[in-house]
Amino acid sequence: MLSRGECFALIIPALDEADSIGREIDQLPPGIFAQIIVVDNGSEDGTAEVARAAGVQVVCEPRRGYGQACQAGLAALQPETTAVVFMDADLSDDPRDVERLARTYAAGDWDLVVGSRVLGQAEPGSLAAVQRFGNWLTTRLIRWLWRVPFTDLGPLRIISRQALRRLDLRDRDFGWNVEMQAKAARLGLRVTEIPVKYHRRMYGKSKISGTLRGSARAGVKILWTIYRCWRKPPGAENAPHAAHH
Ligand SMILES: Nc1nc2c(ncn2[C@@H]2O[C@H](COP(=O)(O)OP(=O)(O)OP(=O)(O)O)[C@@H](O)[C@H]2O)c(=O)[nH]1
Ligand SMILES: [Mg+2]
Repeated sequence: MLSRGECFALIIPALDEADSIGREIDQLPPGIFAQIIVVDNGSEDGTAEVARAAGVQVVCEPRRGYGQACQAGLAALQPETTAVVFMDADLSDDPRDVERLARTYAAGDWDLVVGSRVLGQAEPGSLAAVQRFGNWLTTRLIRWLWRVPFTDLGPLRIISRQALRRLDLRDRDFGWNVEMQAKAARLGLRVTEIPVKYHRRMYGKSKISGTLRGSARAGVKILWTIYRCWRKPPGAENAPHAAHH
């Protein structure tokens, strides 16, 4: 592994990404992950078979939702895992950024490192205008409410397992990323960003930002999630019902 005492896992939530997932797995840097999990969220295009053929572990989660799938991935982690990388399945995140993300995490004393497409390069057409605006607004709100200067809600990120336990993430769909960042900011966890690349979707169908319905639902969900994090009293995460992964 990258550093002594660290054991990294990768979780890729996927819904109908059979044309991307195999290529994505092939492009991952070797020697970083002790466990690679593709969570198949009820795909009908053979995503699970392609991922299995690429040699990674496949977890099937029939209940739909990005957060639901991430949660199913967490439930399948090996006990020795110390940190988890999350990445989209559509080859929009650049597998070549994964190593730098993991190294940044391992070199510092971070709880959460987010890959920022705003600090890095988003290929023309990879981020819709509504998505750019949504990211800008949300990160402004987080900065204003908790004084943490995130620039993006990008899907590529690494978080310590300990932080995941403390955050006790509840969202089961598109609020997953923002809930992670808002709660981390609120709790004063050690967070940073690195610049990453972001590519246009080359294969398969868009489920979120490429459709009006998806964008509207995600936008409302994101703002609602911020509001809930702001309203909830600090320390509520550590209530006895907190889930243990
Ligand atoms: N597990 C799971 N994954 C999902 C779901 N919806 C989307 N995804 C995955 O989440 C990621 C983001 O969805 P996309 O459709 O790429 O959304 P987007 O990046 O806003 O849109 P594009 O610009 O078209 O890529 C992809 O890896 C999808 O496979 C879902 O309901 N469950
Ligand atoms: Mg995408």
